[in-house]
Amino acid sequence: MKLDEIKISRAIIESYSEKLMKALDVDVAIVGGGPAGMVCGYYLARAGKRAVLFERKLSIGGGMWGGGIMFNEIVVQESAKKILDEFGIKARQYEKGYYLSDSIETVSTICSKAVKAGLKVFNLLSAEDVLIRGKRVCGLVLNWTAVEMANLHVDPITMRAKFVVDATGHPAEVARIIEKKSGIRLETRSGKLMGEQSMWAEVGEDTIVRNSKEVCPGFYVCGMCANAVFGGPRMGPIFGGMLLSGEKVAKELVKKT
Ligand code: 48F
Repeated sequence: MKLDEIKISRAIIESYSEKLMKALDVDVAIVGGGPAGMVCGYYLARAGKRAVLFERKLSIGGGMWGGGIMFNEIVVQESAKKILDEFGIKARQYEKGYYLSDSIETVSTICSKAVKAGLKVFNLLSAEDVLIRGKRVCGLVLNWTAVEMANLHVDPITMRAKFVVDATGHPAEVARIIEKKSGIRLETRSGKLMGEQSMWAEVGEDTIVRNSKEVCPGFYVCGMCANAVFGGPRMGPIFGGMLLSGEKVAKELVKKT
């Protein structure tokens, strides 16, 4: 059989366009494909929800690939070991309560299982704004990362979601946009974005799960973003809180959608 380059191009364009069209109106839109966003997407998709995830970079995985200082091992505590087990990721006990996993196995397995469960992942797309109607967050404004990087004057596209989840990690990008542009009061002590605190693993891992919740109507935060919004500490290369945080938000949204 002779291979036709035009057929290859047509196949990709048709299939991607169909996938993107379906992503324009969904139950949950997640911004950020780090561990928290991907785990959140997995549990939503597994429950049969229409969930899409937009990731700025070429690869998903966020800050997990590099473990601690590029030593590609991650630590997960006892309370989150069940999530590694759920995904079938190997975990070795280091000391009582401390488990170690290979970060490459962890990222690639979570990604694979999430996509196989039905999560639609769009890499190379950045959320640059939100849609707000009647003081409720109800969608995203998206543009190609390449457009953003080249600083080109190209207008974005929009998509609608019953709920938007900010899983953008330390910068809490979507929450920042909402705070700056909408005037909506966030459900924090100050009503504003509190900013992350210096590293304290024990406290950070605890608060991150409690802080993973709805911040204003239609808008949830999970992962490091949750501590950045509510003023919790960062925690370094321990990832149990990220996994549990994604799971918690997904389970709440399964009930609401
Ligand atoms: O930073 P990231 O891994 O967030 P996370 O899931 O996990 C945090 C840990 O990696 C680590 C830590 C552990 O103790 O603190 O930092 O909370 O992943 C966030 C992803 O969001 C993408 C970004 O490229 C990264 O892959 N992202 C950020 N802003 C946008 C975005 C945006 N505006 N649009 C699309 N993607």
